[in-house]
Amino acid sequence: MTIIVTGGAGFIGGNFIHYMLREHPGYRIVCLDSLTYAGNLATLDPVKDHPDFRFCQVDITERGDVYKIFMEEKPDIVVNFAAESHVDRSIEEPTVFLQTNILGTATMMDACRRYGIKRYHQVSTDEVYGDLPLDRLDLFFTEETPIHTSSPYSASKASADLLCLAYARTYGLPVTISRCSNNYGPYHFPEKLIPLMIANALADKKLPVYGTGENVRDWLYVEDHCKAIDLIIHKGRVGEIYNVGGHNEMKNIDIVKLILHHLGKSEDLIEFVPDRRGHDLRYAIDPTKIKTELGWEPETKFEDGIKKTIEWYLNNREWWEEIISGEYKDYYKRMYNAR
Ligand code: NAD
Ligand code: TDX
Repeated sequence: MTIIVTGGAGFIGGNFIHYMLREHPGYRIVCLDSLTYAGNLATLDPVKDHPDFRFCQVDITERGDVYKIFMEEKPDIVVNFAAESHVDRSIEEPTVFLQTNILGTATMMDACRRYGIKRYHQVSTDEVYGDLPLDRLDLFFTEETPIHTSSPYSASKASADLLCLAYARTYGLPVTISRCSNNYGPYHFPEKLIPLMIANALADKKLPVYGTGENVRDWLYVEDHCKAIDLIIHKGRVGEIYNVGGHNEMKNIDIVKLILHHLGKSEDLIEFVPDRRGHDLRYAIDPTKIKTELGWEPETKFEDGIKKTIEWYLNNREWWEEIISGEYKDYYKRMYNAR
């Protein structure tokens, strides 16, 4: 079994590669990643010398390069994680989100059509459903919830999902799609809420909370997401969408306070800053379909996962300190100093 994993030098793709090499001895994993600011080869250090692993620095929008890898590797399965993934950056400059998230997806699926594939899996997001109101805790996203996007990021991910369904129907491509809630865990880029707050707290810098901090996200430990994708690519039904989430909704402000508490830091570090434009209020996944059809259950409770995550950031300072020293510094200035 040969699996092409795109975006494997990023947060979830990297965790997925570690997971698959551990859980499926004998599988060949070929990672395609262009190494944008979010891609980090250090994330793949633990597997770089694994005999069943190959890394290729390839941009998924570069058709010729993608086709060459397909000719060489003849993959059975493609799992497409590669994306521009940060909502704030999409608000600042949408174009690259359209290129990678939409055209890159089309290029990967064209390669699958041309060279043949047993399964193409698209890693999507719950953000395609838009948001839910804060005062209707009875509402959840199901796979039937209409697409209703808020940011250029979520619109680009929704466009890619529609293309996947179109390729499935028009060309008979064996596609599956997963729409997961917010992930957290090791190797998470420190521009996203949880790792940003850990890094800032450790440096005694202000913790910038958007708006009032009342927005709700549904957090899932990254390994539980990896397990869900593993199940879907092996046992999921072709043409289907699977929501992935563990019913762990939390307000941003509560997460930030929890992190400060774990690190023994003062809540005085919290700074309320102007809100994100178009800020989604609440995400909440109904995971009934993946539970009943595939027997998926999240294994890591949030209390344990957040402790493990904080420990990981404490023990792997060189991984994230390297990241926040480069391009990130300029981004941080643009995003927060002018706020
Ligand atoms: P990330 O930003 O950490 O990693 C993205 C990776 O894709 C990086 O390694 C980057 O170098 C690579 N990449 C970007 N553009 C590329 C291109 N044109 N060609 C090849 N590689 C390219 O993202 P993440 O948080 O790991 O998210 C992975 C996927 O999961 C995305 O598709 C995202 O939409 C989806 N998702 C993320 C979350 C979350 O909470 N992080 C939740 C649900 C779904
Ligand atoms: O500095 C911050 N302050 C703050 O209050 C940052 C970076 C975020 N926030 C808020 C905005 C959100 O309500 O925290 C919440 C989480 O923000 P992000 O970590 O940027 O994640 P989100 O916008 O929810 O999107 C994430 O989940 C779905 C991923 O980044 C997406 O790739 C995924 O599809």
